[in-house]
Amino acid sequence: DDMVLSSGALFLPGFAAAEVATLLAHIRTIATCSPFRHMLTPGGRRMSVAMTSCGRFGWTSSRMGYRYTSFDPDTGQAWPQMPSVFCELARQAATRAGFVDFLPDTCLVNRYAPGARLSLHQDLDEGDMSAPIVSVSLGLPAIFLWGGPRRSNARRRITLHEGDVMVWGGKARLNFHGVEPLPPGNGTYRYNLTFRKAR
Ligand code: MD5
Ligand code: FE
Repeated sequence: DDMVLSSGALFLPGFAAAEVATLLAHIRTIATCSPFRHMLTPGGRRMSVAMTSCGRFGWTSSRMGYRYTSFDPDTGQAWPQMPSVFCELARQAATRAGFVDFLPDTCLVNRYAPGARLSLHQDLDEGDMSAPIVSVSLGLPAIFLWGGPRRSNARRRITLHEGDVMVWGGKARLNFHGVEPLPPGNGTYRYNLTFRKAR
């Protein structure tokens, strides 16, 4: 049931279904060390999505801009290690999409409460754009907005359910994308794991 959305973009519905409980348990542990926080954008707005990271690097946003750091600025400690089950899952999904030897050095953990959204953007903060991005959805379903290489391009709306995995590489790597405001549902949160090669 692999679905090719376009060159470089692969939708793997339910690819992580068997791992859901394990992944959620790891998110709890990660958040014990590096708590979820609502970061400030460079423009001074508070993000509605709560975030934390694991891996060698973590993605952060502040008035100073977006960047990857080795230490969690909120705790002063190194980010929690990436659990091997995270890394293996990302690797297997990337392989299915034809990206062999994907070795993510960071996993951003996004937490959406009802009403939280991610406005249309591109992922431009990584040093190596030849590496794909792997995204894993957990918890409540959300409507993902998938655009093209220009902000003005038409967008597709794709409902992502718990256990769904997406791989974005090649020509799709720099496409605009976002998440619509999360509707209230049968649960508390949507989580998304975003695996990237930061450096
Ligand atoms: C999310 N997170 O659902 C998404 C999943 C982020 C973010 O966008 O930056 O934290 S990653 C979706 C993605 C990544 C790279 C390229 C494309 C989509 N794309 O070409 O559509 O919380
Ligand atoms: Fe993104």
